[in-house]
Amino acid sequence: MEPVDRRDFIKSVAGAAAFAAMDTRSAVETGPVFLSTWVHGKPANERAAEVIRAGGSLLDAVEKGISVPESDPNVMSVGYGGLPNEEGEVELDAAIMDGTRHRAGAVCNLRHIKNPISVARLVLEKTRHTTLAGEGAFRFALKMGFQPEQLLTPESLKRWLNWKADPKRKSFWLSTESHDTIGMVVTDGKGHVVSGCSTSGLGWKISGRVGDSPLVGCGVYADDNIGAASATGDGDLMTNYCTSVSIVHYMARDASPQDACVELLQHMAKTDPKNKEGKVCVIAINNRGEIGAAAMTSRYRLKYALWRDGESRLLDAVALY
Ligand code: SD4
Repeated sequence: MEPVDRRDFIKSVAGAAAFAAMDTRSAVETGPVFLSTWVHGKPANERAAEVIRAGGSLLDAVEKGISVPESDPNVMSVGYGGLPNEEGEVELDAAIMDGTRHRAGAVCNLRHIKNPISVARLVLEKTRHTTLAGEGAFRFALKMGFQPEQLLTPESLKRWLNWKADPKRKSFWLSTESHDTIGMVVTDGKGHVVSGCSTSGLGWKISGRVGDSPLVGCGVYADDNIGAASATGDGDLMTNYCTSVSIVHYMARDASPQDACVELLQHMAKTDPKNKEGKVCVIAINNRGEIGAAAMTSRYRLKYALWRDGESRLLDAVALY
């Protein structure tokens, strides 16, 4: 597949016509499909499936699914037990986007609250804002009845103390560490899609740093007319490419979710060949339940979790370079 220049797309009448033609009527009933990043995506998908089975909404399913790795202290990249910033404070980012209303709720730099995805959901449901950050996000969470908690676990504290004690330590002033966010894209099988994302961000990040995960169009994007996408990896790189909205727009032009994921990565590689080494992984689903997943490099290969027809599986995404 040839990478497509976005300017050509915007100019393309055919592209505009395809976008207009893709409405919810083109969705077919498939049953729910849940697609999540990394190994911790599997229990997240399974929880989401339970929520749907019990009569919950797709937004409920994504919120409850993502809260599984958030609450698990052994997942050191999401929620409780996530690695802290360079000052030893855990700062969490999360977002959820509803493809029907075309609206999201998001929080960034949220401290002391274990389940930021649930706070993001309340930003969506209870306010007319989209994103709350830092101290304000924390105070909003308290108003909504969340209890402040210590999010450092003995293990994450030990990792931070070891990093601090290392005179040769690398920091985000210069370089990056590996990390695994949860991104989730789902459909109810009737044309409705939702995208969610939650992370503690990159370990040892500079305090106040916001990655791609809580940003609409970057970590999440969902539109029932087309589909949904999410991303995981180096948010400082991916934010510059608005990864999720780009993928959804590629799908709007009739690319399959898989081709749309690959197209985005090819675009990034074409823009700057150094991006071929980038930690960039993306997932996508369309409103017909077709899925896509891809990683930029085999050195940072995405494992993703797929739940479909009652079957829960872990799979390896294709890597481009
Ligand atoms: C961030 N994108 O904060 C997140 C980290 C991540 O897999 O996704 N890691 O940059």
